[in-house]
This record gives sequence, structure tokens and C-alpha cells, in this order.
Amino acid sequence: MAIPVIDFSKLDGEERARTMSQLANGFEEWGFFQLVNHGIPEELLGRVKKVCSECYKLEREEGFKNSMPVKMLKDLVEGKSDEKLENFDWEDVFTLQDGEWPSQPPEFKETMVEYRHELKKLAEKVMEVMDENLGLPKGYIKKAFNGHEDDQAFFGTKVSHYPPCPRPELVNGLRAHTDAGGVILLFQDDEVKGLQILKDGEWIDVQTVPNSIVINTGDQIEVLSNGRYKSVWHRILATPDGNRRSIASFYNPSLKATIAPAPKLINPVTKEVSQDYPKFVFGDYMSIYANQKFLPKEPRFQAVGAT
Ligand SMILES: O=C(O)CCC(=O)C(=O)O
Ligand SMILES: [Fe+2]
Repeated sequence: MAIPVIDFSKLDGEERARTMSQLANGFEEWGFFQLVNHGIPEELLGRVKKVCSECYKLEREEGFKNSMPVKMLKDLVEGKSDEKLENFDWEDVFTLQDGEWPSQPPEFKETMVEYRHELKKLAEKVMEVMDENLGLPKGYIKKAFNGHEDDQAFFGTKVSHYPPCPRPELVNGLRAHTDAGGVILLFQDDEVKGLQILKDGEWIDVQTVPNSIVINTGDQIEVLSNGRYKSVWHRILATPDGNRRSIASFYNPSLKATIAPAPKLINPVTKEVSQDYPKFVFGDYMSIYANQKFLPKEPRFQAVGAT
């Protein structure tokens, strides 16, 4: 079984209706799908791969060798224990932030600024597809995520590497979770697999498709869509060979934004707001998520509803 691969360029032509329904199916039935012909130039994607891999080699690899997961796994193996490490992830990760750009390679910043600009536009297009498929006015989700002038939606980017692991059965690359925010756009490694999603009770591999962008939705889209688009459990397996690179971009609400099911999506017969999805301020959700990322989302929704 493989997650859907959708040709995004077909959205602008004769096959628009069919493509819209493929996208609806991707959101409703899968929560994860891959876009090809998404409009991000391959030449730019090539440069992104290059600067991220070089940055890892030049600035990060040495540090990873001395990191906690490496020490913990070593202790575990030396102690001849077969107990899995449940509190660590076998990953090297950093978030792109203004003022804290890696200095190596020199073209890192300009490349990633250009990449983020393109990805943000793609995220907004994907959000418009969701608006239309959900029967919401164009721009509804973007507006819900953006508060006023001083509290804009947050667009973040995270660069991860999952280095080769000598005992991949004893630690995860990244433990299972659902994403907290809105729309997530993943630029995965061309070759090294590792991402799995939970589909109908089974973990399935997300296949690598060079230069595709994997789209998935987080907990806020589940709330806003009143459960039509569910955030899906996913995890990264550690692998014995290959250093998996993955660049995740997140289009999230402003911390001050109020999130609630869209009134239009509330059952017209009962007019009752589902008990499952409360109304809350996104920042409050994030405070809860910080300690509960690797736990089921339902108690998070309950807890934030009580704030
Ligand atoms: O590294 C990846 O491909 C996915 C990472 C992920 O699930 C996350 O950052 O939430
Ligand atoms: Fe995730």
C-alpha cells in the first residue's frame, strides 16, 4: 500500500475536478499524500538538498556523535539490555530562525529563504484547496490562522537528519505523534525511507518519490474541519544505513488565533457542536502539546477545552 501521489499541475487544466476529488480523498482517507508537479523548481530543490546535506556534514555531524541518543544507546547496548529507548529520538534537528542561520555552507541562508518563500505559497494554495473541498469561503483557513496585523500565522521550517543507527530496533528516528499545527509540507530524502503512517491500524511506509512534497494536516485542521480531515499518527524508523534528510515546513495558526470547528461544518440537523472539538486559543493548545506530543490527541482536545 502506498499513499496517493497527486499531480498538482492538473489543478489548472481540464482535469481540475478529478484532481480536486483526488485531493479531497487524500485529506479525508489518508491525511498524508504526495504532490508532484507542484511548481517548486527542481533546480531549487537540488540546491536545498545540497545545502542541507553540506550543513549537516560541516556543522552538525560531529555534535550528533556526542548527543544524548548516541550516549544512551551505547550505554544500553553495553549494559546488554534489549529494552527500547522510549524517551529519545535518533535525529539531528534544527529550526530555521532569523538571526540564527547556520554559517555553513555560505549559500545556506539565501537558498533556504528562497525555498521557504516558495513553500509558503504552496501551503496557501493547498489551504485554498481545502477551503473549496470543505465548502468554506476561499481564504477561510488562512484567515482563521492569521489574527490581526501583529499576530500572523506562523510559517516554520525544520531541517532533520536521521543518521545511520547501529541498533535501529532499540530506538525510533522520531517517536509516533500527530502534528499540532495546520498544514505540513515535507521534502523527504530521495532514497532513504523511514517515514511511516498509521493507516487502518497498520503502519505503512511512505514511499520515496524524488522531488515530491508530502502534505499532511495537523490537529488544528482536524478541529477546524470538525473531524473531516483527521490528523494522522506518523513516526520515523531509525535505519542501519543511510542518513535520511527531511525538511519539514509548518503553516500554523498564530499563537493568539482562536481555533474552533467552522460553523458551516457543524451538523445542520442537530446544530450541535461536536463534543470532540472545543473552541480554544492555539497558544493554549501548544502549551499542552509541549508535554504530550507523543500521546493521543483526544485528551489534548479535552484539556484545552477546559482552559
Ligand atoms: O522528518 C520527517 O520526515 C517528519 C518529521 C515529523 O513528523 C515532524 O517534524 O513532525
Ligand atoms: Fe510530524
